[in-house]
Amino acid sequence: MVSGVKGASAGAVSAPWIEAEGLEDRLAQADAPEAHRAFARDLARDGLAIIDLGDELLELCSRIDAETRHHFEAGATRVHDAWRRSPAIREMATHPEILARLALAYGRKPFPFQSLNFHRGSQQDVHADTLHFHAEPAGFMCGVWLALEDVRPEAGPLVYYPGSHRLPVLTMAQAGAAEGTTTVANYNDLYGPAILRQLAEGGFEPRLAVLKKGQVAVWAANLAHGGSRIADPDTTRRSLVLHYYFDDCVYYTPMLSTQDRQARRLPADIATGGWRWPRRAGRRVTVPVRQLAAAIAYRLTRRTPRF
Ligand SMILES: O=C(O)CCC(=O)C(=O)O
Repeated sequence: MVSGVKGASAGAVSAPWIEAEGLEDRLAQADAPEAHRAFARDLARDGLAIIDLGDELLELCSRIDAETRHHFEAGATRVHDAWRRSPAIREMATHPEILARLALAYGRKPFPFQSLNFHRGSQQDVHADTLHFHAEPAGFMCGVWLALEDVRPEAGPLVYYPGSHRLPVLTMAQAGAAEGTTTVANYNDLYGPAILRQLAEGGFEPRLAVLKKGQVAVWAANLAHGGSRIADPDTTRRSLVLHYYFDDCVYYTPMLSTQDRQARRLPADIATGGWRWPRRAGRRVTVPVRQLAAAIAYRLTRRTPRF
C-alpha cells in the first residue's frame, strides 16, 4: 500500500499521478494532509514544488554540511554519493515528510538512489533528467534539492522552466546525434542548444529557486533545469541533490540507450545500502552482465555504512 493513498498498491498505477488524468479525484480520496495535496498540485502544474518544513531541517542541514565539508576543503567541486559515509544525508534522503509527499504525488513508493553535494553553484547546463536517468513506465523519477544555506541570487541558484515537464521528452537522436554516438562533446554541442530551442519555441521562461536554508525543491523527471550563472565568485551555495526512483520500474539511462538496447541501471537504494533490481509489472527484467559487474564493483570500491 502506498502510504497515504487509499486503494493504491505499489505497481498499480502506470503513470505518475501528477501526470495522469483525474489528479484531483485521486487527491480527494487520499488520506493525506492538505500540505501534501498542495505539494502534488504544485508539482503537477509547474513541474517543481517547494517543501517548507519551517525550522525542522535546519539542524540536519548543518550536520550534512559538517559531514561533507572535508571534500570541498580538499578541492572537490561536486561530491557524488557522499550518502555512503554521511548518516545525515541518509536521514534526509529517507525523511518521512519527503517520502510521504512523493508517494502521494506519484502513486508508487519512492526510494532515493543517488546524492550530489555542491559547495558553490553548479552552473550546470539546462537539461531534463529524462536524458540521464529515466524509467519505464515513464516519469517515475524525480530530483530533490535541499538548500544547506540561504541561497543568494548572485550565487548561481537552481534555474528551472515552469511547465516544461509537459514537453515531449528530448532524446539525443532528436537533438541530432547519430544513434549510439553519445559523447560528452556531442551532449554539450547538440543536446544543450536543442533543449534551449525547445524551450524558446514553447515560450517557457526561466525562474530562479532562491531558497532559504532548510527549504526543499522537488522537480519532475522531465523538467528543464540547471545551475544559473554565478555573478559573485566569492559566494558559496551549499546544497544537496537527491535523485529518487519508484518501486517496480525498469531503470535506465536514455543517453546511452539505442533503439535495440536499453542501458539498464541497477540503482542503489540509500535506505538499505543495497540496490534495486529493475522490474516490469513485478517481475525482474534482465540486466546486461557488464552493468551488473559495474554495480558490484561500485559497491565493493565504496565504503558502505552499516544500516
Ligand atoms: O544544483 C544545481 O545547480 C543543478 C543541479 C542539477 O541540475 C541536477 O542535479 O540535475
